[in-house]
Amino acid sequence: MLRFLTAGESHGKALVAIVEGVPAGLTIDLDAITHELRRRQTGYGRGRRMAIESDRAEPLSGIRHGDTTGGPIALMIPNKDWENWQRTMHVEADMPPGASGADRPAVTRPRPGHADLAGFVKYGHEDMRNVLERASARETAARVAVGAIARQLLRAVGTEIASHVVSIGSASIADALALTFDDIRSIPSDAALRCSDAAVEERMIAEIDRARDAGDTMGGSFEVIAHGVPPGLGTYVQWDRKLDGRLAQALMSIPAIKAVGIGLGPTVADLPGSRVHDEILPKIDRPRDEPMAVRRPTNNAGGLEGGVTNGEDVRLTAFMKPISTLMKPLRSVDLATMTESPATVERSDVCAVPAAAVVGEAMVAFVLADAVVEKFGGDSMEELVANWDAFRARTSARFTVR
Ligand code: EPS
Repeated sequence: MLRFLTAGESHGKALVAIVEGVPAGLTIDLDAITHELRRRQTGYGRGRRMAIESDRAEPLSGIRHGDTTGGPIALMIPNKDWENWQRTMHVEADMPPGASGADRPAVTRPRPGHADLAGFVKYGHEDMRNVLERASARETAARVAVGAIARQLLRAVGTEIASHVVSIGSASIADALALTFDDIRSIPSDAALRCSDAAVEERMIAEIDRARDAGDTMGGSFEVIAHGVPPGLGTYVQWDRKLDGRLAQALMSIPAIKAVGIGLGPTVADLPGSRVHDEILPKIDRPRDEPMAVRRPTNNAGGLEGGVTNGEDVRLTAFMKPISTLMKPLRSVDLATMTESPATVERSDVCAVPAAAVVGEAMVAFVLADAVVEKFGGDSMEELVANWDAFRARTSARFTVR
């Protein structure tokens, strides 16, 4: 089993992640982790914080001479902004000598949509900074670092992951399922919003500009696609082992995600079965050792049937609400005086859908890597790959006429 925990506050000293269960002998490319962290920092609509940070994960354990040892991998991502926040966020009971940055007043006006009010009630904090610092999406940097390791594990079984922005506000691409994995992967990495259609991207940018000018924020949707996924991951035999449910939970856990669709998503409710289900056809001229030797002319199921991968691309769409920090704040209550008062304004982003898509890739990578370890097992990558090879050969042989 793979599992991970994160720790850290948005303006604390650092974010930390511990990931456990990675087999021994996986060669870790540290630059690839940095690359993923940088991708999360980009996208049109992000705020000034991203100009301060240049995220980099420092591995503290579990990797030796470039390879995993099988022990827990600890990663630390320092917050450069910490030096501007020490007087507000110090750990010690008393202000430590030499602390830098401003000593900010308590946050007492909860932002509608943020965890501020719920966290105030739940944990009994007077200063809602104790809530928002941990509820902040800054934490997702740690998830991206963990996901970068999961991606490296997945590469051993031939799985790759990409994402693209499907919509921002009312600007949307027409038919995301018509795009192939290669279409998505060939979107230039420096594209403003990582949208597959330049004309739609311009309309998305206009939506973000309009929101910024109005002191408002924008949400949207993104799709994550995993290609080359082994068939047979997950299972239908028990509710909590169904891979569709596990993937949806992982995406829903990303801050601001309010819905997840698989394949066709909510559209399945509008169409008859004949237009939803993906027919099964014989496949001629298949490569040797292909473990799913039939052809599916469509992939409305998004690569999952019965909560099990079926060898098609796994396709998931996540729907993100607009960011809850508005520069033109909504009405709220000052909990110090119990009077109506505009919500707190913190420095924030106008739109972070492209960043959330990178986090979505990381979460999907993690869940798929966990499912691969579960299916093919092994304490070392050598064992895992040998089991995968044997499964491929055995399953492929079953698709021949007996
Ligand atoms: C950040 C995500 C957002 C940013 C944050 C960095 O977090 P939140 O969920 O709290 O809105 O606002 O940046 C700041 C808190 C800041 O000081 O600018 C991220 O993804 O790194």
